[in-house]
Amino acid sequence: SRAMASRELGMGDPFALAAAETGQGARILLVEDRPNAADRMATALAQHHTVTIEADPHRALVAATEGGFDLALVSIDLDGSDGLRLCSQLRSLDRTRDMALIMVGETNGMARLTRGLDFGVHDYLLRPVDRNELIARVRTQIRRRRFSETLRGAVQASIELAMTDELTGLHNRRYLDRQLVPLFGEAAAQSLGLACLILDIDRFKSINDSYGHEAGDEVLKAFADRVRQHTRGIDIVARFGGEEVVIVMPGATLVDAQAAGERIRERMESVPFLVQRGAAAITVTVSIGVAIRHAGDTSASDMLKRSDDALYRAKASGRNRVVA
Ligand code: GH3
Ligand code: MG
Ligand code: MG
Ligand code: MG
Repeated sequence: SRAMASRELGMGDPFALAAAETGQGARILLVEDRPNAADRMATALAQHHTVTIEADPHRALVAATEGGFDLALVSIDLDGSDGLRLCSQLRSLDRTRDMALIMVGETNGMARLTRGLDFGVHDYLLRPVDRNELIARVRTQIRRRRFSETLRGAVQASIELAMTDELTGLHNRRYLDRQLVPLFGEAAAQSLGLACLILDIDRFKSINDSYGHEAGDEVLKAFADRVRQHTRGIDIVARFGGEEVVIVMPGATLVDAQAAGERIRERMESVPFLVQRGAAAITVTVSIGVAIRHAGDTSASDMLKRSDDALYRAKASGRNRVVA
């Protein structure tokens, strides 16, 4: 939900969000088998957090993997078992490695506490645990963890933003260029099919001229949605230019790609777009150039060039057609 918050803020300031973070309201797993110590720590932490006490490390591991904890506080001198080993497991398991982790131990167990820090435990507390120190160190780790989550969300959001076309929500050309390099390499190395379609709306300028640029934008969005609906999950659909969309189909033959192009062409021609809140029904037709990877191609741009040539022929020969 924090990642969502920063996503909603888009490029908003993650540092401001992090500074507002109080480090309270966390869910804490306290792994401690000394009832008195467990009681004292839980009471101190319960003022600002929700605390679950678990005396047995195996049950603690199960609870932790079931999720929902922000932080685990682990006694590494548990009676007859190895709390340090539990810490190591918590750090290595996918489902628990993002939890903040604090060890509790004795001064004469310093070597083991240091070992814990070595494999990624974030902090430790010495017995007898001081109440205020406990509260402060827990708060610090909670804030650190939430800060890195916020940053991660903001980085993710800006990557998505940089790879997405704002108007249509399709991928943009930068994304396409990046994806094509490994796709082309893999197809060439394993002699797999790879096809490319360039779609260009016919006489789009006249739609802008007749209905206005805003209606044109609406059509473009609806066009993009429809193209996406008629492609597979593994296909890459990207806005290539103004009213041009590229579809890259991994594994596809020329016949597959032509058939996909024909389905889209037919659908455009036969179902108009309702725009301006239903006030206008606009039919667009689309011309499509199709090409597949050839054995002699040195890069994906050779294939793209052929599909662009085919598109040119589709336009020149009357539009509203698929040409390979
Ligand atoms: P054809 O492709 O059939 O040759 O004709 P066309 O009119 O579609 O081709 P042309 O390339 O001459 O013009 C494309 C038009 O698309 C020009 C431009 O105004 C319009 N266009 C490009 N991007 C956008 C956009 O984001 N929104 C709107 N509303 N129009 C756009
Ligand atoms: Mg054009
Ligand atoms: Mg056009
Ligand atoms: Mg064009």
